[in-house]
Amino acid sequence: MDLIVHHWDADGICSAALIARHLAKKDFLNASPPVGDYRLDERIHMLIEKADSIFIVDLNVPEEVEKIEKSTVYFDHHIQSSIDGRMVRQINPAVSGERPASCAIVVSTHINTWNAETVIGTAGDAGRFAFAIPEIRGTMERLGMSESQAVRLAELIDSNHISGNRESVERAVKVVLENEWRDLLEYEPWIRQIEKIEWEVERTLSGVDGRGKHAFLEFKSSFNIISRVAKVLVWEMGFDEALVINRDFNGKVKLYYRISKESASERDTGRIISDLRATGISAGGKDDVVGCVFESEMFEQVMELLQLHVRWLD
Ligand SMILES: [Mn+2]
Repeated sequence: MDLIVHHWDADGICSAALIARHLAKKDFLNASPPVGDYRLDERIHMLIEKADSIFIVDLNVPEEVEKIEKSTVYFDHHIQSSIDGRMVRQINPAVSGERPASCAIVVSTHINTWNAETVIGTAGDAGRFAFAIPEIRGTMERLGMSESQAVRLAELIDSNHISGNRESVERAVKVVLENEWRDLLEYEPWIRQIEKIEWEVERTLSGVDGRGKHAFLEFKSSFNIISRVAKVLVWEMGFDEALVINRDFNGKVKLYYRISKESASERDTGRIISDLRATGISAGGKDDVVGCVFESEMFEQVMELLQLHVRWLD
C-alpha cells in the first residue's frame, strides 16, 4: 500500500490527488497532520509503519522526513536544504534556489501532467499570482477554467482545514479524484462549510473591543479563522492595530497581532517575534503581523511580554 502524507491546505490536497491519480492504483491511503500542527504525529507514524512506500507532500518538516526508514519520495516547494535520508528522495527545486509557487507545480513538472489540480493548488498558495505563470495559464485555457473559478475552487478546498476538520481534509483528496472540477464548484458539503466559516467569522467579530484606533478581540473557536479575523479588523474595518486571541484552538492558545501597513514602521515586529521565541514559543510573522501558538499556562507571560511592546494593552 502507498501512503500519501500531505499538507491540509488546497495545495497539499491537490498535490496528493495528482500523485494518487498518477499511481493509478486503488489501494492508496492519504493522511494529513492535525490541522495547524506542522509535525508527523503518532497516527501518521503508525500508518508509515504499515505502508510499503511513502510520499510526503507540501509539508515543510525536513528533519522528520529525513528520519523515515522506508522508501519515501518527498515533494515540496518550501525553502529547505538538501536532506540526506538514505531512503528519501527529495524533489524540491527550492533546494537549488528556484521558487516554485506551489507543490502542485513541482509534482506536475515531475510527472509531466498538468491539470485542474495543478491550477487549484497553485491558486490556493499564490492567489492571483498563479495566473501569471505560463503553464498555469495554458492549462486553464485548455480546461476552460476562469480565474474566478480557480480561486473559488481553492476556497472550497481550503474550507476543510479552515473549519479545523482533519477528517474532511483527508476525505477531500478522494472528492477531488472522483469529481470533475466543474462539479466541485457545486459540491454541497464544501459550500455549506464556507457558509459556516462566514458565520463563525461574523460571530467572532461581534465580540471586538474597539479602543479608538486599536482593536482587542478574544474568542474561542475550533475554526482556524484567526488570521482572517485579524485581516478584516485592519484591512476592512480600518483599525490601525488588532490583537486577536483564540483562547482554545485544539486546547492551545493562538494569537495574532496585525498592524496596518501605515503603522508598520512604528512597531518592531521582528523584535516581538524574537522575544516570543526566546521564551520557547513557536512564533512567526512579517513586518505587519506576528502570529504564535502556545500552551494556555503561558498566557500571562505572553501578555506581559506584549505589553512591553504594545502600550495600549495596559
Ligand atoms: Mn504549498
